[in-house]
Amino acid sequence: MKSCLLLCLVLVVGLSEFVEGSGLKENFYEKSCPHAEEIVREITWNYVANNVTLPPKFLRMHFHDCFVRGCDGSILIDSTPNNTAEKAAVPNLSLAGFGIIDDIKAQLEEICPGVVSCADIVALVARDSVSFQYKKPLWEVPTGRRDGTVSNVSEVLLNIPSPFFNFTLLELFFARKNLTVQDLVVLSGAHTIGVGHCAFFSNRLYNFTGKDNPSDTDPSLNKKYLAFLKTKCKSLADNTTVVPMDPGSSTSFDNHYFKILEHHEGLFQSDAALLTNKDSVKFVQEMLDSDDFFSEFRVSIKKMGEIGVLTGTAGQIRKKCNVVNH
Ligand code: HEM
Ligand SMILES: *[C@@H]1O[C@H](CO)[C@@H](O)[C@H](O)[C@H]1NC(C)=O
Ligand SMILES: *[C@@H]1O[C@H](CO)[C@@H](O)[C@H](O)[C@H]1NC(C)=O
Ligand SMILES: *[C@@H]1O[C@H](CO)[C@@H](O)[C@H](O)[C@H]1NC(C)=O
Ligand SMILES: *[C@@H]1O[C@H](CO)[C@@H](O)[C@H](O)[C@H]1NC(C)=O
Ligand SMILES: *[C@@H]1O[C@H](CO)[C@@H](O)[C@H](O)[C@H]1NC(C)=O
Ligand SMILES: *[C@@H]1O[C@H](CO)[C@@H](O)[C@H](O)[C@H]1NC(C)=O
Ligand SMILES: *[C@@H]1O[C@H](CO)[C@@H](O)[C@H](O)[C@H]1NC(C)=O
Ligand SMILES: CC(=O)N[C@H]1CO[C@H](CO)[C@@H](O)[C@@H]1O
Repeated sequence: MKSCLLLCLVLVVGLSEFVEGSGLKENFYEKSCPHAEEIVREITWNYVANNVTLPPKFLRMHFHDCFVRGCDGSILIDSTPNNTAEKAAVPNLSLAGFGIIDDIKAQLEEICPGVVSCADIVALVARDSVSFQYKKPLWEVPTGRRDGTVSNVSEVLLNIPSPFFNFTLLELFFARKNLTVQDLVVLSGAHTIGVGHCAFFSNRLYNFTGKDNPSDTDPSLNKKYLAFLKTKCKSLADNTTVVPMDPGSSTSFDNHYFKILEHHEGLFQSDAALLTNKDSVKFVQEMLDSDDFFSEFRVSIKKMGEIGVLTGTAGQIRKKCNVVNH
């Protein structure tokens, strides 16, 4: 008995090491739904194999989920007659892939009903979709998040940084999530994949100081690139055209974003702002080393995935990701 006490103590201490400070742990569903993570990866890879626009959608979905009320799947909830949800906010206009999350959830409900949270699915799909290119996971996703029950459109603009932000505001919005300037720079590297709508940057081409004429341009933008962007976004009214955020490499998850950034080809003012602060410039330069980028991204996105998570008995496990359980 005594030896068991000691052994058990050792075991408990040993096991508890796998639980991270956030309350999440590696392979949380190992016992409750052993194949959950494989299933998520398989379905995700099947979709992504036919559609290169999906990884950026899912990476951004994860970011928007985590920055509003923590990573609790609240981004997935539909509006109801009584409630206008996060989805309806302007920054979400171009989010996509919700149907795929619902498909994955439906398949998981068939084998382990009520077990796997939508919040974890979002975090896993972000990782798996981006990693498809390399056929191996680019970062760890500890699991055990539970789902929130609130999704409120008014909270989005208070928490999601705007592409028109200067460095001060970017730093502030990240600090509110306990993320540092280094995290800000490293995570902005997510803009190495995907596209942006003209409306989010065309003020830099036509109306930078409010004069509204073609010579009212952002002096910090590379002149050649500016001329190119004007051929894509022909006026301030264009709200449909999209432009790759990392020209020349926008479907490859790599550190190329930091190279174009240094050439003053960052698409948004918020990208360009990373060159306006001494500390952040230092991190931008570090990210020009590919190995550093991958290893730092792994650290920062894991931190992002732990923001405000619900664990233990908090929240719920939604039956369907787009509606709160009754
Ligand atoms: C630093 C503050 C950030 C700002 C101001 C910002 C802003 C934006 C904007 C305005 C778009 C374009 C959306 C569109 O036109 O459809 C965009 C796209 C994107 N953002 Fe960010 N973002 C930031 C940080 C992040 C972070 C931290 C991530 C993920 C870790 C991320 C991932 C993405 C991705 C992958 C896209 C491409 C989406 C697509 O192709 O549809 N962003 N971002
Ligand atoms: C690819 O995904 C996008 C969403 O990013 C969707 O609008 C489009 O219909 C998909 N294309 C195909 C061929 O499935
Ligand atoms: C909306 O609120 C009303 C009154 O509080 C309630 O009777 C109704 O069931 C709610 N509808 C939904 C879809 O939640
Ligand atoms: C939504 O959030 C806003 C801003 O925090 C708050 O004023 C409002 O009461 C919230 N609405 C609901 C339905 O919780
Ligand atoms: C950043 O933008 C905010 C809001 O527009 C402004 O109050 C602040 O002065 C700006 N900071 C700098 C350093 O330009
Ligand atoms: C940031 O850290 C503080 C102190 O540890 C904690 O109380 C707070 O909940 C954290 N905020 C977020 C958004 O995670
Ligand atoms: C140009 O910028 C000014 C100042 O920011 C703004 O008031 C105006 O609405 C903008 N013009 C257009 C056409 O968007
Ligand atoms: C885009 O612009 C058109 C024409 O100005 C307008 O009818 C439409 O509502 C706009 N769409 C969005 C999403 O702002
Ligand atoms: C107001 C609005 O158009 N909101 C959209 C937000 O994103 C979701 C998912 O793409 C759309 O269904 C909403 O219409």
